Order: sequence, then structure tokens, then C-alpha cells
Amino acid sequence: MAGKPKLHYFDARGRMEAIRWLLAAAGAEFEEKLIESSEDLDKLRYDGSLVFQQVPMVEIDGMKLVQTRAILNYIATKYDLYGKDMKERALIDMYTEGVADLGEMIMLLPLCPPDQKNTKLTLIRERATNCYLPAFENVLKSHRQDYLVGNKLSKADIHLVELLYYVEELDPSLLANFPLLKEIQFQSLGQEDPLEDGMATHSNIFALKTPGTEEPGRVKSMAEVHVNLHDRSSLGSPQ
Ligand SMILES: N[C@@H](CCC(=O)N[C@@H](CS)C(=O)NCC(=O)O)C(=O)O
Repeated sequence: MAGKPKLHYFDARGRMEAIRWLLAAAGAEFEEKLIESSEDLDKLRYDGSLVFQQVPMVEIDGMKLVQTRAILNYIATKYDLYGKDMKERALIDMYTEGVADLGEMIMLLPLCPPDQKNTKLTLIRERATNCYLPAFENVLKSHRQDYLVGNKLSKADIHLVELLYYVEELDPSLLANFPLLKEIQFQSLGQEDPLEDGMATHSNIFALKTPGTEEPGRVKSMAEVHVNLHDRSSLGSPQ
């Protein structure tokens, strides 16, 4: 059996965070090799580990994968989080890109020049309230199922829940008018141990610790995810 995936990135959420969430939701253990200096990054570049000279890079199943989306798609396929057919996959991709559009705006906010920050924040609030959050709320409302696609956990749900935490960090009031989104976020927080809390038959999502809350002063991360038995059985096992 292959060893644990090894994640190469900075001590930050950044582009690696969605990868951490996905692996954690899949119940897959992973190691992190933090890049702590420009020398660390150069070393990876010079030894040919970074095809495009950039991170995130994940060592997995004998490959050194770069490009965030490629990594996410590989992990989602491996752990059966990518739909059952082409149509489900298309929907999962569509929702994932919607999540990425708003997520990217939020992720880049700290890099914005101070004099542009308020304008950017207003734009994010406007897009979240009038476009992205209603879109996801409506999907859930339209079929009244626990998951976005195919009544089964997929990478789209995991990316969405991660996004909801970022939105909440930015401004908790943004979620006020979206009861179904609040519900999936609340359920994802869940119990420490769903089995102990009698939640074993609860079909919804997974129990996550909020990234960044478990170690004060550390910007990341997704520490631990408990997936209830019902979901774990549908996630497939590591190859
Ligand atoms: N399209 C790439 C972008 C990767 C990227 O921008 N990586 C940044 C860190 S988040 C990086 O390696 N920056 C260092 C550099 O380019 O020198 C992806 O999605 O993985």
C-alpha cells in the first residue's frame, strides 16, 4: 500500500487548504512538509519536483503533482468524491468553480492594497449575497437532499463547506438569509465523535473542526475530520 500523501506548502491556508480539507474529509492521513524559507522552495525547484516552479505540490501514489485543481481532482477520483458519471461530474465541476470564484476573491483580499480593501470587501459582500450564496441555497432547496449532487457526498460539498467558513470569518451576517447553507455548515461542525453522540445514522456531510481554530497563532489549518460511518463506507479506501 502506498505511503501517506506528503503535502509541500507554506505554513498557511492558501491554495493547499482545499487539498487538506478534501483529504481529511476522505479520511486519508497525510503528512505536511512545510516550506519555511526561500531556500526550501528553491530546493524543490532545483531538484525538479515542481513542474511549473510553484506549489502546492503533493507527493501521492508515486507522483509529484502540482496545480491545485489537478491535485483535487485526483484525490476526489481516488476517494470516490467525484460523482458516478459524466453528468454528475459536470455538475460537481460547475459548483466547484463557483466556490472557487468566490473563494479566490476572499483568499486574495489580504493581498489587496490598503486603499482598495474596502471596495473589494464591498464587492465580495455583494457577490456573496446576491450571487453565490443564493445559488447554492437554491440548489439545495431544489432537490431537498443533503448533498449538492447525486444525494451523495462529493468534492463540491467539501469545497462549499470550506467556503462557508471563510464567508463566516469575513462577516457572519452574510449567511443569515441562507438557512440550508447554515444547516450544512452547522452539521459539518457536528460532534467530535458522531458515533458517541448517537449520530451514526445521520446522513449529512462530515464533522469538521474549523480550520485555524485549534492552534492559536497558526493561520492554518484543517486539522482533523471525522467522517461518520455511513459516509466513510461510501468514500472508498486508499489504494
Ligand atoms: N495555478 C497554480 C498556481 C500556483 C501558485 O500561484 N503558487 C504560488 C503559491 S500559492 C507559488 O508557488 N508562488 C511562488 C512563486 O511563484 O514563486 C495552482 O493552482 O496550483
